[in-house]
Amino acid sequence: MDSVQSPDWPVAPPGALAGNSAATRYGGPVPAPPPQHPAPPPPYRPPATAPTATGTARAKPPIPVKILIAGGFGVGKTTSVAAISEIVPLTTEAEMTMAGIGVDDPGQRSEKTTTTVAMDFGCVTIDRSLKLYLFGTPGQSRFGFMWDDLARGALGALVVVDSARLDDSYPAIDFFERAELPFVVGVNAFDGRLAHDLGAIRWALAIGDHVPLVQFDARDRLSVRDALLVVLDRALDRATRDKRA
Ligand SMILES: Nc1nc2c(ncn2[C@@H]2O[C@H](COP(=O)(O)OP(=O)(O)OP(=O)(O)O)[C@@H](O)[C@H]2O)c(=O)[nH]1
Ligand SMILES: [Mg+2]
Repeated sequence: MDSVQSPDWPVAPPGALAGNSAATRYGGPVPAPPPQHPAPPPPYRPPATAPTATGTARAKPPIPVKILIAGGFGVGKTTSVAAISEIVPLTTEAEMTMAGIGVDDPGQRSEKTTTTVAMDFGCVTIDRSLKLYLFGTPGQSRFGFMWDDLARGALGALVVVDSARLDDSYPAIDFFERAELPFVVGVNAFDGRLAHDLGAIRWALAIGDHVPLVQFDARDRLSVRDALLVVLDRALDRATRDKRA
């Protein structure tokens, strides 16, 4: 195949006109030289892992722990993740439509207009050695097939419950009992009130005495943190028992 070659223009000395410049070929005013760009920043180098000046090695990164925030429709899972996460949470909210009327019941008091269609994600550092990665499940039963995937690798779960709609919580509790994953039931006190006392809720949900039941406020960071610490406690308890066995 014939190839097309560019003419060999003589290389211009620094500061002089290039042989193929318009000014050289056609005459005319000499254009100003191109602006000099600042030197590019130095390339990224990972931080050294060698011992520091004091002779001690760098602190280890915190151990990542995966925790699920699960529960029925509209109980406050996304609200909980958003309240505690130290990063802007990843959410997958979609507008609720008329098609959901009679299928998705967020309760009478709710001003809810969106629903989670895949998952929520957030994280919170507990201390230098521990960081929680929080995965909020979708609440609608038609997205239940995703729970197996979301639960993979999790050490424990907070099952969020609305005390006014206890029957929405049964599938979540069944799921974690079957999966044999340590879980804690967190009753989200909408507007600071519970529809029943905790004893009656434990009875209605038919959960064993070994399952912690706590009241919390999904909108309050410290309240969510306290509920998560109970989950962590329960997960560590299970892990130590498994190790001993
Ligand atoms: N008053 C009050 N409203 C709350 C509380 N927790 C959540 N909400 C509201 O209740 C609605 C439901 O909260 P979400 O966090 O979206 O519930 P969800 O469990 O993630 O819902 P799905 O993902 O759709 O299942 C939202 O409008 C929240 O603002 C609470 O403790 N008190
Ligand atoms: Mg949600």
